[in-house]
Amino acid sequence: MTMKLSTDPSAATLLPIAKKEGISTVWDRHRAMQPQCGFGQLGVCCRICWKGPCRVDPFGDGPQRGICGADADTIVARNVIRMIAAGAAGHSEHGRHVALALQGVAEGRLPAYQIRDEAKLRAVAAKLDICTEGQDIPAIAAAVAKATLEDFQNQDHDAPCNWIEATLTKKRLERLQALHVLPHNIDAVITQIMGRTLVGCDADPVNLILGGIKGALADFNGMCLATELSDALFGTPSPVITAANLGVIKPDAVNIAVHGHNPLLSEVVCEVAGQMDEEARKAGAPAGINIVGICCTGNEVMVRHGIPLAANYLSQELALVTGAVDAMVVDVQCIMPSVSEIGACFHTAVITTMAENKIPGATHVDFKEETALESARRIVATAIEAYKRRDPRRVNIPDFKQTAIVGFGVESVVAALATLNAEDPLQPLIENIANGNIRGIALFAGCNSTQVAQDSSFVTMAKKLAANNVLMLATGCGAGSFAKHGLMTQEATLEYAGDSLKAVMTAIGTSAGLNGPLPLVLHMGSCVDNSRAVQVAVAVADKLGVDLDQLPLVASAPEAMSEKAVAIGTWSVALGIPTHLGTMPQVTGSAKVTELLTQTAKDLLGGYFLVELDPNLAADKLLEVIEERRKGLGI
Ligand code: NFS
Ligand code: SF4
Repeated sequence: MTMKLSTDPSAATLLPIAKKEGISTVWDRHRAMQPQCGFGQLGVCCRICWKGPCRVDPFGDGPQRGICGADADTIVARNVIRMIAAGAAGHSEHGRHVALALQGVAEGRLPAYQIRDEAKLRAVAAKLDICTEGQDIPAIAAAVAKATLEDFQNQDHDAPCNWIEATLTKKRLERLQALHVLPHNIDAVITQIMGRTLVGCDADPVNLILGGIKGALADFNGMCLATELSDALFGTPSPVITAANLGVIKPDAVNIAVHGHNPLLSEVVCEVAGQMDEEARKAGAPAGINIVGICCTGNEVMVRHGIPLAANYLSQELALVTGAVDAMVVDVQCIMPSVSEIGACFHTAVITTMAENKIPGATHVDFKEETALESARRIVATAIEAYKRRDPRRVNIPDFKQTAIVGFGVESVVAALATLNAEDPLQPLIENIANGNIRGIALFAGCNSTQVAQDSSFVTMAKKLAANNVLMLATGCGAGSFAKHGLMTQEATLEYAGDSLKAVMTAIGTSAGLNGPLPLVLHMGSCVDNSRAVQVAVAVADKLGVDLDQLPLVASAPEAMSEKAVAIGTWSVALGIPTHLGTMPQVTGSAKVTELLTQTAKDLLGGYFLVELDPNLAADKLLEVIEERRKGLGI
């Protein structure tokens, strides 16, 4: 019997077409890779030096130490914290990029960008304790950029990064400080992980994992600043009705898929596409230009502008198999290198844009903020040219799309609640948690993985938690799953929410002018926007005078795969949140590291990893955790 590859209906339509065309997809390559290496799965394979590779025999018959003498605990701990460092590097590079753009805007060097949300910029300045009195917007932007860039430069080990200090509860900061895991400088912390994991350095698994936790908190810091500064530059999300799944691709338009992560590129492409619509029509596309999103940059433009989402991670190749994507424009992260080859099977221009992220076979259009408009025009013109080569006989757009109400940042959640209680917007939420109408809050985050039938664990868990009156937030490819499967609709709330949750969602949605309930799962944005969920949690904790590890709050990455997800999961644990993983983390070759992350962390931090591959059981376990937390609070 073959395992189901994806529960996305588009996959069922397009996989046979890929097969007929001789195109191999991520699922074909997954099958060809079986059986996967057991040592790697357990995390006990070390390739840190050229005496290796070494692997420790988990069953005890073979070698128990690598050639240098490192045992399984050391090897596993080094491997996993290097993954955290990579994840933190990705998010923080993204954040640095946005911070430098903000600085450029402040100095008037970047004509393609402006501060679209001045109120947000002021709010950020206030949060960072920057005095704005009598200052104009460019001056405030410059000060915010400076304070942010300090988080990449500060050399004083005792002075934590500005953003993390401004973001967490006081109790949490003290707890992290006591463990010496508060980052002082994102770059330094990442470098330190690489340095301490060289051959012949840190061999103590506990010490290594603590270093990894610090790296994960640096990741959190990078995500917070990326989210908030992007809001200042591009606007803070507010609820918008849009659509998701491959049916958002239009047969009679020039379709441009924006794929990757950083809104600095996708925002300008969207803007320029609007200006070049007429050219597309002249080229024979009656519907003009249609931008669709893939992965997290898709989430960014979705929550800010209602741009429809075509695909999450695992179906990025299928977007190309529709034969109707004229250009796929990519920047950084989560872009399968296979896309250039598949694009070449069709007429599709796959366009890379970042000097440090190229793909053989793709067209490269160098994108710099200084000349963003010119580059974006070249990109859109390339898409229009490609459209002229499209073969209509090879177009197969699946007839699947779902409505999605998205765009729930902290501000819009608070605004919706304020329609019930203008003076004290959080009160209605807290009241409903306290009286049990809402049992707890779950944040769904993270990727798709070929280890799980695409989207299935997200959807199964969400339906069960909804029935048990858990309020759900989502980001990243998790949010993509829910949007594609129709769980970001009012109908889903009516169908799946338990009675008390339904009543609360209806009360809030109706008073906020949505003419019905809030959608079942609230889309908060991309992966870096997990920071938004933390902000909501911190506000609730502060109001109750408790810390994050006391709240009936859980996180779940049921289909995690990326090193970024490893970093996010680890900071989630460090913030005190029980964090579910639905794929097997590559650490189980070390009993010590496994125990640290799933048990000892609970005592040290309040949060811990909970690994459960079965989504039904995982939902049950999270419900138990929520009830345990409620008991702790006496509610
Ligand atoms: Ni997050 Fe976004 Fe998706 Fe996973 Fe990749 S796109 S940053 S890493 S796969 S959720
Ligand atoms: Fe082997 Fe040690 Fe080198 Fe790792 S660092 S490859 S365990 S000799």
